[in-house]
Amino acid sequence: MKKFIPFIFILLLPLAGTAHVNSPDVYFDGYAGPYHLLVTIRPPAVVPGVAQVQIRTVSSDVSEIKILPLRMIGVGAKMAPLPDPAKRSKDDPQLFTGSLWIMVRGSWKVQIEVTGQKGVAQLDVPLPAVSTSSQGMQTGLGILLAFLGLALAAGFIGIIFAATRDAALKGGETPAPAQTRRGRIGLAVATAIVLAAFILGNLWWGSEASANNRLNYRLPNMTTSLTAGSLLRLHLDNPNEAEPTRFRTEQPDRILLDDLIPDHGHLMHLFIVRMPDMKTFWHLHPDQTQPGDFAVKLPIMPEGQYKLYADIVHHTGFPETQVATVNLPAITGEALTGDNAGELDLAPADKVAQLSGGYRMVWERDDLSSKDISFKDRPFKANQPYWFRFRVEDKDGKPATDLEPYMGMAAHAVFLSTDGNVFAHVHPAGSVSMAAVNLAEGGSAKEDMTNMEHAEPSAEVSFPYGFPKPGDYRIFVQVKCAGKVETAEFVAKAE
Ligand SMILES: [Cu+2]
Repeated sequence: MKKFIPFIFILLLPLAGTAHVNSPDVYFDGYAGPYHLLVTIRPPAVVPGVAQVQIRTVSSDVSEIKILPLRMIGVGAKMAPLPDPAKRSKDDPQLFTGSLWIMVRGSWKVQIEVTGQKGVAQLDVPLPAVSTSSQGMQTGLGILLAFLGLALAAGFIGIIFAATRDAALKGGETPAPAQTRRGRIGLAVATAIVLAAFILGNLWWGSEASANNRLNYRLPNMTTSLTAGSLLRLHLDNPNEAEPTRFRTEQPDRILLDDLIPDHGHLMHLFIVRMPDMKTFWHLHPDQTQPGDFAVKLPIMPEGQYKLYADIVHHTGFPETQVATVNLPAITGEALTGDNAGELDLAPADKVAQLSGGYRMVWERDDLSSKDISFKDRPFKANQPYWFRFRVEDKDGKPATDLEPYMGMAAHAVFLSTDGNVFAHVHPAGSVSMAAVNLAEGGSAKEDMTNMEHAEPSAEVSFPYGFPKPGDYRIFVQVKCAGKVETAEFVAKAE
């Protein structure tokens, strides 16, 4: 039980948001050389703090796993401490767990070294780490420390008092008036010192706490404006301060707005969802007009309230989602171009979603294949990793053969809570940004990431993900099929 206490503690903390909104956990499906792994990393809610790492191996030929946290860029990326061994579960030999201290905020990666029958291999998983809240002291600890502090203060005053009044007395002698006076002065001086120490200490503590508070990550809110009928302008927000280094210089990975790097070929991926019906869904790619400003021509949209989620990635691999809620008039819109895609009027499905041209997408939520490993419990439980698997069928009900990559990926998915407060943009490789994966691996991908998906697109796609809290969710899945991007919407519930 003891070792689960920190984990439970972390679960109880307020949810965080960096890339994605209120969905801070990293789910990653990838290969360390020949070894297929599903990695779940729960970043600390407060930094410095402990990240919980869970690694599930798909094959049983792994003998040892070591984990190591590294900064994504800068000198820290090269100064590796010794890796920690992950612990193999007694009940489940394919499950390894470990915890890692994350000492500063920013863009990290977890290096996973796997040893097994096929030799030693490595996998790097990006990990954005921020503090989202400051925690008050626990009441019990506060009472204990107050009691100890008072005892220390009383002891200090007592010693000074005794030293000034009684030090020169012999046994049984009563203090002379001069000694009593000295004692009183000693008492007053000692009390004043203790009071001053309390006041200054409290000021110091307060200023440290507020400096720390200012470093808590705040979700950036874009400002939007609509011009020329359908041109949506976005002005990005950067409410976050950089954490100073120990020498009060600037961290190399402070969050800037002029440092964005493309993620599958685009600086921004903008998702627009009509609320509360969630039937209109667009995935657009606004152009940067100047650092911090973007613009995009909107497609046809009915009047109503929309939630906007704009995914960007900083030069450090640190991903962010900028959010906005806007009321839009009916927009006649422009025809979609390039990678922009979506649907005006989706029908959310439980299991089978109709696509165009007689195609359909089936959510394999009840079929259990070997890929599910032990994630078999339904309904979905919050904070558990699952493989969400979808199969595309042609009009004859056969697995579709004409799938092609959409922006370099076999598929894209958005997990969105029906209240709009949880948002995650997920790929078959997981919940991390592909630009960060590329950076973690040393930056070998082409700009459009077409060389990053190892597997050929097939009729079946899967996403590793876990719902961060109980509630009602929608899953939007996009694939490119017969030359057209198709969007399917599914209904999900987590308990
Ligand atoms: Cu995507």
